Amino acid sequence: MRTALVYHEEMTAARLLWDDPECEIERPERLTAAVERLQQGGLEQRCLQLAAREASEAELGLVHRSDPPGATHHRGHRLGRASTQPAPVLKTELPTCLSFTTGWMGEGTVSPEYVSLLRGTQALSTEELQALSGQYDAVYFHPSTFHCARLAAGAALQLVDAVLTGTAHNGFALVRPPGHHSQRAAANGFCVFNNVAIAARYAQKQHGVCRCVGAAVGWGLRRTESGGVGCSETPCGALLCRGGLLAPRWEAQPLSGLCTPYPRILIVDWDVHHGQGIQYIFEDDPSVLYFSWHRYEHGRFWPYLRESDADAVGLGPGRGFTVNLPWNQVGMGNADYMAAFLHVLLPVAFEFDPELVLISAGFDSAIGDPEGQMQATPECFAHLTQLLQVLAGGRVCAVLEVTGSKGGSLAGCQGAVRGGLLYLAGRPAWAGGTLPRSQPCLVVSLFSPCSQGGYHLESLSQCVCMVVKALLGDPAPPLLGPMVPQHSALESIQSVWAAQAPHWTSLWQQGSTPTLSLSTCSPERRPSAVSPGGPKGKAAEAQTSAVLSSLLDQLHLYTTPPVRTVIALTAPAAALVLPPEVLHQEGSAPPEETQAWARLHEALTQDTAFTALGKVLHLLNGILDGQVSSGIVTTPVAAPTLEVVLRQGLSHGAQRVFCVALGQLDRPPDLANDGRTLWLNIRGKEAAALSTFHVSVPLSGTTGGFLSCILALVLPLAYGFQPDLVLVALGPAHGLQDPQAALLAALLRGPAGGRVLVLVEQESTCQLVGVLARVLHGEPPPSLGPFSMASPDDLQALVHLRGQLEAQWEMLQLLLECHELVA
Ligand code: Q9C
Ligand code: ZN
Repeated sequence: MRTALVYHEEMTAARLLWDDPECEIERPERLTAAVERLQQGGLEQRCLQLAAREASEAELGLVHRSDPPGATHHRGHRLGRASTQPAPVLKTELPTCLSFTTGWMGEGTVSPEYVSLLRGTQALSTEELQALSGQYDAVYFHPSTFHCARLAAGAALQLVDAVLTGTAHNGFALVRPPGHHSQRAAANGFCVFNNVAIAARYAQKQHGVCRCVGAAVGWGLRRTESGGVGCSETPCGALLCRGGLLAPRWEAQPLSGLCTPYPRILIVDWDVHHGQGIQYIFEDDPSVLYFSWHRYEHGRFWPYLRESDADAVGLGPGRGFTVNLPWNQVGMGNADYMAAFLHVLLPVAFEFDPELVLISAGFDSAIGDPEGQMQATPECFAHLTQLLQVLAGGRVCAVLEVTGSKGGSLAGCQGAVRGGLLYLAGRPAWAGGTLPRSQPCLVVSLFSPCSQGGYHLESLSQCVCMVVKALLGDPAPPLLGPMVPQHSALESIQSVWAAQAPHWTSLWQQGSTPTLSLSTCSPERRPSAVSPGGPKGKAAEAQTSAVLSSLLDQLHLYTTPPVRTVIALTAPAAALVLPPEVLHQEGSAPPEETQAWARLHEALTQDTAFTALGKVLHLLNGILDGQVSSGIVTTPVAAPTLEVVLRQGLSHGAQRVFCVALGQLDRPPDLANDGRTLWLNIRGKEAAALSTFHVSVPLSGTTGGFLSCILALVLPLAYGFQPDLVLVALGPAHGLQDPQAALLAALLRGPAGGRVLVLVEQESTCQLVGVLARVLHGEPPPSLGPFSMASPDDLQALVHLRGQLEAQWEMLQLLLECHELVA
């Protein structure tokens, strides 16, 4: 894994020169604290370190240029509060395509106004800087602001260069000032130049290649066949239109060979504020999909914009390419963020099929930030990063937005402390940010003196480290605390479906059949007290101590093992190409131990089966001892071997094991149904929840169906179960294509902190074993190929299963009010 880290010390130069409580949050220490923490953790040294360069004025002009004729000009629809900005100008829809073409990059001129205005700030006095700052909302200027802001944008461009030339696989740009609120000709919310937007345009212009759009053609046809979606709204229609090759109105005819001039870019803005600047810049552009979640509170949170709501989906050809997820309550935590990714962002992102992912990585959405007041713990950001790495061949560029906050005193972090912040020996372990909100406070604060006053910076640098570790391919520590989305989060998610379903077939599944009546889900409903790992809640009184002790257990379990991936083969495989860090395991368990287990099943006593059993037991012990994260074993007899591994795992330290059995592998009949094993079988025709802990799903023949199964069923179950070991067994007639198996394995690294053991039947190909080893090691899975829509049978199976399981598995729950979505 090659991860680029772009930074320049000079970005710490800008600071607030006068008294302004609103702006004092954005301070140099945000950056220095993160960098120091990366150094201390040995992470900086593992990265390809690049010194940021300044963006040229022409590069800034990719975004900050004078408005092209005909383009909409707006400064937002303020809600609720008096605006310090000019009166809002109403948005009008662009004349489809035409103004989009004129608005396309490179055709405007470099803004003489905004960039040169900024250039001029270098020579201003403090009084003049303060006066100019007052013209914008939540902005301050310093004589070094122009230089810093050019470095910040330049850092993002260097990162894109590194990733798109293959010098690095992914990377992180640590920058100040942030960018996502900045607009064509306006600074806003501490942001001067829109770093991520400039990077997106630059990537398209500098690295764009002419590509065939077979997938996009399929897109349009699919929508037409499915009926009801206006042809001119199809993404491919828009793309083709933009290329000027075809009329905007889609006609269902083969179009292979047509080209789209610009690569598709996904921007994921996980900052707690709406990146309205990015939204405005790409609102009519179908080649850039902008996703943002943000604290909204029905418009009562800054920047108080009408267009931050879920029904702002983009304009003209860009309709459906803006995805807003407004949080209407504070306190969103790991389960809510995960639900948003699984149920909204990822389905849409897979359908969009980006070639590059840019993250607007603000950490004011993490626990402890007094602005955001959210509860997601730093590990959550490692999981989000890991999930995004399965897109775009892993080409993920994170660009820092704002990172929490004052860094002044502990006073501001009450919410976090209430959430169960746990400090051990002066080293913070983030624990239980999602503790049930109705429970009495759990405050375990063994604060070391040095953590006093550094709390927020601690939070942000922890988050930065988590993301960099995930980019490097390290397994993400598991998410702790109950995985129960808030009702308000589900309402928000539902409002996004309602707005986006016309634009994305991958969201149709969500609304196929109402399975949960609103009455069972009243707005007063709070997350129930659920102990980690079990769908059934424990008694409330036992909760606090149970959570604490399980957190302590898990802290012990989750130090990163020295060995990331091991492969144990029973026969040499010359054709196997693996990263050098993947270890070939020579050792086996002691013969007596192997012998004892082999008695369980006749087939295990045979030659190769016995050898394989010894190897898998050895590997399992390595995983349970914390020496190894993950591994692959080949065996001639997957079924009995799986049973042994499961039993040995349960009796030697694993509390909960998630077993994903592919193909003809039956659940051992005498396995205790005690909630410690969740058995999921993917094969055959039937969809059945035989019990809460025994689920069977058919393998879909379509990409869309397969993805829905993984995102809407497998991962919610896995994250809800919170296993400490995942077993994946590819048995007889598993039917998975290599990229499907790879995607599944890659995504299953998340729920158990990277502890995944894969069993493959010996006749599997070297390619399959190789690709599985690479994804377990942290490499991105290969593409699934062109998106194809889930079949009605796929959807019915999922809806049926959800109906059976969602009462017990809260990560599956969705609020459905979807009669209008059903064709
Ligand atoms: N009284 C970023 O996170 N706060 N910017 C306004 C109104 C401005 C945040 C409060 C927050 C700007 C990049
Ligand atoms: Zn923010």
